Amino acid sequence: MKLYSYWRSSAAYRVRIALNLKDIAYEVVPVHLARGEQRAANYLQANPQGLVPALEHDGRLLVQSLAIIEYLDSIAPAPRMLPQEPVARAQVAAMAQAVACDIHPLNNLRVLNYLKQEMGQDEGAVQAWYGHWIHEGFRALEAWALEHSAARRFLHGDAVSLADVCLVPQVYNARRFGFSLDDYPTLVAIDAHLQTLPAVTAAGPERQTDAV
Ligand SMILES: N[C@@H](CCC(=O)N[C@@H](CS)C(=O)NCC(=O)O)C(=O)O
Repeated sequence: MKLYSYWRSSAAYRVRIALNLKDIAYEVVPVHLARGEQRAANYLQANPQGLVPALEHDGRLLVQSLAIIEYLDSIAPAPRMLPQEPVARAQVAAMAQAVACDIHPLNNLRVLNYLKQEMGQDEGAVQAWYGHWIHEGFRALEAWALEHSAARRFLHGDAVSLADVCLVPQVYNARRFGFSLDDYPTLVAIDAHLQTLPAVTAAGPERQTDAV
């Protein structure tokens, strides 16, 4: 398997964690987002969205981190990222989507750059935008964590899931932008536990070969 990845990409970070948890060997193909390599003609031809991650397997290119992780769950079920029990599955998917669909797309670098460059917003306004959407998302996630986490080790029950795989990169991202997590003690505790898992730490941005 080949993973088209960028060390600081939250979406690629999710897939790296899932691959490591499942102990699947993969080769990283760095796509340097800051240098615009995602918009190179050959990459766009393979992935018209011009985003990472993309996963090459058996001659096919799969895109969108959640779709890739669902695929990995089908071909290598252990440990399951989405539980089989229907209610648990819907709860895990909801927490993952709260991050991947409701926080990340609004706080992604290209959105922040668009606010600055095309919309003429200053640094303060962009920071306020970032903090607003983190707060909206993390407030709900903290409440769900209190409801669903068994022992403040994982977001749902007492097993790692897709929800955790989405949480870790979003917490990393919030810290990178200097956002206080004081209001989210359960999320911080769960992230701290997840950081004790070698599969998670090995997927960390600073551990990637393309980190600068
Ligand atoms: N929904 C997509 C999001 C992918 C995405 O936004 N990737 C970002 C990095 S985290 C990217 O490639 N950005 C390139 C750019 O903005 O030009 C997924 O989950 O895979």
